[in-house]
Amino acid sequence: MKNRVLFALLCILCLTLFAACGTTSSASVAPTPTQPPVPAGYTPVQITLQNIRIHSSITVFKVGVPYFFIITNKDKVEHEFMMSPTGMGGHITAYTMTNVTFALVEHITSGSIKTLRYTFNTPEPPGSIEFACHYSDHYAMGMILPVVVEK
Ligand SMILES: [Cu+2]
Repeated sequence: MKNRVLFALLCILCLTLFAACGTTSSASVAPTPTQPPVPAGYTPVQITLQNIRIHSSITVFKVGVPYFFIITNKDKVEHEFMMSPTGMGGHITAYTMTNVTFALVEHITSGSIKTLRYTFNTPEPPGSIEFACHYSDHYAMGMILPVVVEK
């Protein structure tokens, strides 16, 4: 009889500890943002902004293919995602922003996901187009990814 009571007490203690652990771990881990659904007819491109770097699941694109960019910011600072001709670092003006930039997604806050639908119209040979972030000194720190667009 005494053993049964002890066993029951042990069980209650274990359950309490387990519940406490579960609560602690779920509270300390930031929720992962949900991946948005890819629209029909689009090719998904995973862009990850992490450690002041840009990673892309595709770096060789095709003209005329509708791409769905899923941009995830895993850094603690805000970023932007800009497609532009190479070597624009530090020389972004209102003119280049509106006339030269291919596409721009701004204010991608820490831990968030933003999306972009984009289709390249002309081939871009190596060294002519890049993905970059121009916030603060991120470009100078290496937040640049050269890409290619083929026919
Ligand atoms: Cu940045």
